[in-house]
Amino acid sequence: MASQQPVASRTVGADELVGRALAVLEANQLGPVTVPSPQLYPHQWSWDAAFIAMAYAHVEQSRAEGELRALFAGQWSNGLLPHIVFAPGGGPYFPGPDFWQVDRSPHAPPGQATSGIVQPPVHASAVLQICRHARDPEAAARFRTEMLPKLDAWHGYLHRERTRGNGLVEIWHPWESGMDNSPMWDDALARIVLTPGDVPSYERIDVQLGPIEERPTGDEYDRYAYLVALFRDLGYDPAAIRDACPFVVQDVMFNAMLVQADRDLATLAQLDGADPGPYDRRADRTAAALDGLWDDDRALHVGYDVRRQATITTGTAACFAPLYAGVPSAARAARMVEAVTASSVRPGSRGFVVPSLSPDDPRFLRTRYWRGPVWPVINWLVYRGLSRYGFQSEAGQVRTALIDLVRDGGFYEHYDPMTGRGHGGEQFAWTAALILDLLLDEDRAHLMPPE
Ligand code: 9WN
Repeated sequence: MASQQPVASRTVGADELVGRALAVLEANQLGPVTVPSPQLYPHQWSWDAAFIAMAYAHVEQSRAEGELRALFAGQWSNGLLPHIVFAPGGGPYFPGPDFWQVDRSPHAPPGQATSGIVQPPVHASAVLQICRHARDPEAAARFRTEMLPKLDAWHGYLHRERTRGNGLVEIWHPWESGMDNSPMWDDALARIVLTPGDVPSYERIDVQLGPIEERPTGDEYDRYAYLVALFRDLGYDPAAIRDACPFVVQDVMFNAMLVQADRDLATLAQLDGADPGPYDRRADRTAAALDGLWDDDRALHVGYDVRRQATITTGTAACFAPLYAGVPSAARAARMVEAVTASSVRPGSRGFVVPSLSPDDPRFLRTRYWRGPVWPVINWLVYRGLSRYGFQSEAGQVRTALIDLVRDGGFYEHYDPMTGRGHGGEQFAWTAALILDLLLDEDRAHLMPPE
C-alpha cells in the first residue's frame, strides 16, 4: 500500500485540514457510495456510511442523503440493515457475497449483494444531523419522509428480533459490535470450541494487505467464519439464530447508540407530524435497562453475556458510550468522567484521548486493532458524551488531541496510543468524516476552549 504523507503539525490550519479530509472522502468514492478504505474495505459499511453522511451533512447535503439512500437499498424486508452492502466494482473482501449467500433468506433484497448481520444503529442520528444542517430544507424534509419508514423498520427489527424482553438488544457476532476483536468478546468466543471440521473453508484477504499482527488472530477468524456459516445454514432465520447462536451479547455501545437513535427517530417523527411517543418509550426502556448494567466499582456500564448469564468483566473505552446517549444520572456521569480521564493517554503534546483498551490491562497491545489502539469513532462518542454533560474542558481535550493525531499522522484507521503513529487501513473515510464533524460542528464549537 502506498504510504501517506505525514502532515506537519500546526502548520496545517483548520481550513486546510478540512480540505484534506474532504479529499480523502472523495478519493474513496465508488459510484454513489464512499468505501471505508480503498484496499482493505472496498464496499459500503453500515455505521461507517452513517458517519460519512454526518460529515457530508455539513458540506454537501445531496451527497449525505445519497450515502444513506445507497445503504438502505440493501435493507432486508424484515428491517435488517446489513453491515456491508457490496458495491458493484468494489474489490475483493472476505467474506464476500459467495460466502454470505444471503439469498438463502426470503428477506434479503433481490439483486443486491449484502452481508447478513448488522452494525451499531447510528443511522437515525445521521438523518437528523442532515435535517439540522440542511441548506435545502425542503429537500431535507422530503428525505426525512422517505427515510422514516426505513428507519422505523430497522429499529423495529432490532426491538423485535434482537431482544429477550428487557429492552436491551443483542448482537450475535463480534463484527456486529463494530469492535471485532475487542477483549470484551474473549470469554464468549473461547467457549465456542471448534474441531477442524467445524470451520468452513475460507481465505482471508486482510492479512495479504497489511501487517498480520495488526489484525485479529486466526482463531478469532475461525470463529467469525463459523458464526457466519451457522447463520447461513439457518437461512438467516432470526428465531433459529436466537436459539442456536453460541455468541449472544448485550453490548453497552450498541445499546447506547440505539437509545440515542430512538430519541432522534422520535424527533424526526415529530418533525414529520407523526407520533414520537413509541420511539421515546423504547428509548426510555432501553436506557433504563442499560443503566441497570452499571458497575459501581469501576464507574462504567458493562455488557452482558446472555449465554453465560453473567456480566462481561472487561470494560473498555466503548463502555463510556452511555454518556453520548444521556443515560447515566449527573452523579454517575461525573464518576464516569473521572474514569475517562484516568484511562486516557496523551499521544501528542496537547489534550488526551481514550485507547480501545487500558494500557494497564495485561491484554493491551499498542497496534492490534481493537485491543489497544486509539480509534477516532470511540473518541468522537466520548467527546459528544462529555460535551452533553457539560464537561467542556475535558471534551475540548479529546477534540484537540484527536484533531492533532490526524493532522500529525494522517487519516488512518487507528493510532498507536503511545506514539500517535497511524496503523491499519490508510486514507480512511470515517476518520476523515469524524474530523470533519469535529471541525465543522458549529453547534458545539463555541463551547470548546481555543486550540
Ligand atoms: C468487519 C469498516 C469496518 C468497521 C468496523 C471495523 C472493521 C470489518 C473487518 O472495518 O470491521 O466488519 O473486516 O475487520 O472493526 O468497525 O465498520 O471500516
